[in-house]
Amino acid sequence: MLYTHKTFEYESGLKEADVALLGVPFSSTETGRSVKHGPLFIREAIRDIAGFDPKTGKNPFEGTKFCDLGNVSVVPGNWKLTEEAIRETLRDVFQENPEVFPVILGGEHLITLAAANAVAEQHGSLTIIDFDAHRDLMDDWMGEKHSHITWARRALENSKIRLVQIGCRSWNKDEWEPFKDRVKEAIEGVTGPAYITVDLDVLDPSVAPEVGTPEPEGMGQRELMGLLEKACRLDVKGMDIVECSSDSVGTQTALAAAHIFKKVMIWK
Ligand SMILES: [Mn+2]
Repeated sequence: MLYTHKTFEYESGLKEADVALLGVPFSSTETGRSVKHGPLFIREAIRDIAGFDPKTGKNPFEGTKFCDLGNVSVVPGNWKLTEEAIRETLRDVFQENPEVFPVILGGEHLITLAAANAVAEQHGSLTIIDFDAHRDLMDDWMGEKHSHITWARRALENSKIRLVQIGCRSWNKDEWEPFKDRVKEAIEGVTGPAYITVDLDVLDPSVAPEVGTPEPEGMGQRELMGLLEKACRLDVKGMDIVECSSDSVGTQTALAAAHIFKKVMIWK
């Protein structure tokens, strides 16, 4: 008898999995606190939360087949190599299981660029539903084109990608004016494959204080959950949860991330 338990009791192989978990501990262009330990502490929080959801009567950890693929081997300080590693990993994941739903745990928001491009490649086109306090539509940051505050601008350079932003409350005039007719701010009317990205700073700092760049006057958890439930009615093909700067077990932001993960697993 082995008196042991696996990281996740509900794990299965990639070929038969419904959901593939993938950590991306990249935190190289972050201007605030490091978010490289996000995947570690979000995984711990997922292990700690109850599976059963009284509201829906469902337990996603029983019904869903999860495959935890571990973390992408990121190259600190080098986005080019890290982007290749993320895209190639996701390409191989889809080759093994074209229907799998990837859930990526960050890491900084720049990783969404690589993940969304890979998912768009798989599904032909994609609308990114971006929950974030920030627009991340700057053309560059101090001359750097690839940054956690420019990823959305780079994503729009892919003609297969459309963008919906929700919860934004902090931006520069010049990163919004050229895009306000192109970037939508409502889930209603979105059709086709979608990808959800949750920057945890969309939540109020009182709810999720451990994030790379906290922003006052954010959403409460119930408000975010209501919007996420609505987003999950779309044809969602994957998601990420990013910018968790937790540095210990049991912190609020990692717990919020785990709760988001669980609920999306129920609704999607
Ligand atoms: Mn943000």
